[in-house]
Amino acid sequence: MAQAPAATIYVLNGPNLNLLGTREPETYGHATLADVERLCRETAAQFGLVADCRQSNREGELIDFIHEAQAMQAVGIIINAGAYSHTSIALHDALVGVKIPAVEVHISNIYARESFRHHSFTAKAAFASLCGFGIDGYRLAISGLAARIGAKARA
Ligand code: CA2
Repeated sequence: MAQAPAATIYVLNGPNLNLLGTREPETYGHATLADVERLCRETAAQFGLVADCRQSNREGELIDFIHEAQAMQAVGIIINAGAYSHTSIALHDALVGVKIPAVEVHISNIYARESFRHHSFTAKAAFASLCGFGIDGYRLAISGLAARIGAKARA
């Protein structure tokens, strides 16, 4: 019998996250962006979901990815907008506009860092926000998103 196509989640990483694993390991750990994306694909698969992973250093391209997620009928968004989290009303508006359940992730504990990192526009547009778990935050975020949308863990 033909199977329905797997539901897709978008995993969006913002500026400078392509540098993961190359510098500042004391803040961001040793894992690379490729490691993060593999973790996301593996975690999503455990819930019968497909993770479509994108990274951009450009605010407008991240907004385009959010619009694309809607066009592709994605069932969820995981977003680490990097420093744009703290500045971008446009990203906030894009997330609110598409009405796709979103979880914000930060690798570091933004509240234990400089005060300019304590506010997040993207957090306000997400149903949940995680920070300080290192890259494991992506796994936890996908697990929480799966629970929210009723995607069950596969045996
Ligand atoms: O903790 C996070 O995930 C952040 O979103 C990372 C952003 C930062 O601006 C946010 O306040 C918190 C920065 C990403 C930069 O990543 C680098 C990784 C390695 C080397 C240099 C930058």
